[in-house]
Amino acid sequence: MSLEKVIEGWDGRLVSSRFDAATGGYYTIAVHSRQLGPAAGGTRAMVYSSAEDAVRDATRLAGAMTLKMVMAGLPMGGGKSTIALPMPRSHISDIQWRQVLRVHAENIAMLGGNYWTGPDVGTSSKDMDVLHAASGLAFGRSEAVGGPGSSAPETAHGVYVAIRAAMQEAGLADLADRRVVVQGLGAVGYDVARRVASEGARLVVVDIDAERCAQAAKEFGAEVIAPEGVLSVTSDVFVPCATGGVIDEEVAEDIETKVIAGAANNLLTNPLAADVLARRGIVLAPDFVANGGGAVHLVGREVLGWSPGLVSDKVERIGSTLTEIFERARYDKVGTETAARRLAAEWMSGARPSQQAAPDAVFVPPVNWTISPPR
Ligand code: NAD
Ligand code: PPY
Repeated sequence: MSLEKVIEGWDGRLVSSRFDAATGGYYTIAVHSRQLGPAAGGTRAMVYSSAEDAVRDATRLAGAMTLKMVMAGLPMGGGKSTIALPMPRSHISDIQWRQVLRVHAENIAMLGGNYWTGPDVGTSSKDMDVLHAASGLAFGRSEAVGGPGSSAPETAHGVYVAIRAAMQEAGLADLADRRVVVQGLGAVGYDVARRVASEGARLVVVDIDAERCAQAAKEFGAEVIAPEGVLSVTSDVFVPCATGGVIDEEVAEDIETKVIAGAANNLLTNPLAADVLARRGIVLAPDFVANGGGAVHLVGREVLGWSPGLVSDKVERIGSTLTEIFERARYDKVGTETAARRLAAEWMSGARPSQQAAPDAVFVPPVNWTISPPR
């Protein structure tokens, strides 16, 4: 697909891209919506197969952020950024990496407060410290510098809540002795694995990092399988916590599970896959609802001034939101993905009474934009 086609086929507001020869990175920021507040969403830094691929990822992820914000009742729009790195992060020196972050910070600042970033795959709280120092527009700084720290624990909390809500919809009372497959044992997946293991689930885990699998086997007695076998395992619950694009129509037709609930953004290759799952009676917790805990943590702590305890209470609401989606899906005889998107459209147009008002401060352009141009 050409770059034009990616942009023409997108329903968002703005894509801004830049190639920086000094770092060899291709930097993209996608602002999908500002209807509910300034756009926000993390920075994903990785090697992409092409610049188009990186732009497509940013646009699709930004769209998912809009849905995530509205479903979580947060006063922000959806955005995302991608940095297509010239080589894997592990091959980039710390000095070069700092330069990558400075270029990205400059791009963010140029959007004048219309886009706020945060962590995503390939970036951490420490990187947010650098981006925030340079642009004033990053959520999720480390606690050492006064930020709220990693969003992963609250994302994992929300995924756990989503698993329980979806299990209830599927008629599964508890996790004891249930076969739960966790794909991806990173910051979120490992935490979810711990939570379900503590309730007696029989864990099956996959990760491309063998060390993480070995750790889960040791700590939770998890069965480890090869990454390529993950979609052929029969389970009660499938928990995707690695990358997106895992379930297409063919996978939806074949996967043997009862519940799908995880953290991976844009899990489905297209919404039709959700219809296949619905026809087969598999309960899907839409990703942009199930993985909203991290956004609640970042926006709750940094924009709305919530305490950690209040954030945790709000993350519990993912359960009742999902229950409403499941009821709607049954009533309208559509898949849960369609039901969730319909509900998001209604809530976007102001039909949700609990929407939080955005504090004025969010709309003020950054004050500490002090970085000198990187080149
Ligand atoms: P992470 O990078 O810490 O973990 C991802 C893990 O998946 C890694 O251990 C990696 O080795 C593994 N992995 C990658 N490809 C794989 C494959 N093909 N098969 C098996 N394992 C594979 O990321 P994370 O923070 O745990 O996030 C996981 C997912 O959840 C991502 O898709 C992310 O976008 C999404 N998400 C995260 C948050 C958050 O707060 N961290 C919030 C919302 C959504
Ligand atoms: C995500 O939850 O997918 C993110 O990208 C993290 C995030 C959430 C809210 C604001 C900024 C980043």
